[in-house]
Amino acid sequence: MKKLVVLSGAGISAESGLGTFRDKGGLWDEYPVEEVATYEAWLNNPSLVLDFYNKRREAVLSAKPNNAHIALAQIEKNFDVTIVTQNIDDLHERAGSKDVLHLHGQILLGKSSVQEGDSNFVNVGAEGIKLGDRAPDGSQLRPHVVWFGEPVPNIPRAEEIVAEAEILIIIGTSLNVYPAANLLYKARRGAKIYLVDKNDVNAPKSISVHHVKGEASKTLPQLLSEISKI
Ligand code: BV8
Repeated sequence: MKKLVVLSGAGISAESGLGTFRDKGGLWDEYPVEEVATYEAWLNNPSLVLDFYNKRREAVLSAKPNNAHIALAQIEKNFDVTIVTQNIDDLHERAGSKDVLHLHGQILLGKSSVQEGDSNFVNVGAEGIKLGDRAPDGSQLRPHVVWFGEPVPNIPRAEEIVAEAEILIIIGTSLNVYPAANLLYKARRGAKIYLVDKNDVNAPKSISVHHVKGEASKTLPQLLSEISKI
């Protein structure tokens, strides 16, 4: 089966009710990113950061996968699919996608706040994380999320995956965040690249990208059934 790789961002989960980052009224309007999604913010005000992620975790737990997530799971019968996501929700997994790589962490997991790269993750549910909750190494538990200024350890694996793609579908990302945004350039020559976004996007001129404009839950199922016929 042909290798189909997806790079998804907050836009694919927008119709499940989860806020995006840079749309108007997005999360970063409410919380300036430097106050909640950096290691410095964690050191300065850990309870504000924990509140921010506890609120988002509750939203993730009450959200449901939408038709875009579901269509990607269903297309696994026609293609060898890998999802590379910038999202920290579990909607791809809950829709049934089997091979999902999270670049920026997973909000339903907690980890050590002192051992970088410690993969002794703890499941975190609706109870959230409070000051005083401990990771297995005894340090304060923190969300398993990559903050700005922190390294993105899954990038090398993501680059290998994108380089294998015969079809690359980029869904619901403003391509503003690096190094994730550079993955587009790792696609091999001859790969078909689609960019599904409800808004116009500033796709690079150097690469031919087919922009599919519209909301992902409506446009993606249609696109997937079309490429299944090729
Ligand atoms: C690192 C986890 C180095 C947290 C996130 C200047 C230039 C270049 C780079 C930098 C720079 N200054 C700093 C940097 C580096 C920085 C960066 O890229 N900053 C940006 C803002 C300029 N990057 C980092 O810090 C990264 N680390 O570089 O480390 C290093 C190396 C070694 C050692 C030490 C350090 C870490 C970046 C990761 C940050 N964490 N998330 C959390 O989620 O709370 S990023 C955050 O943004 C989310 O993960 C999110 O997914 C991601 C990207 O946003 P999008 O997903 O694209 O969402 P956005 O709202 O932007 O766009 C939504 C899109 O969907 C829109 O296009 C919209 O039109 C569309 N849409 C909306 N609704 C729909 C839709 N489309 C279809 N249907 C719909 N219904």
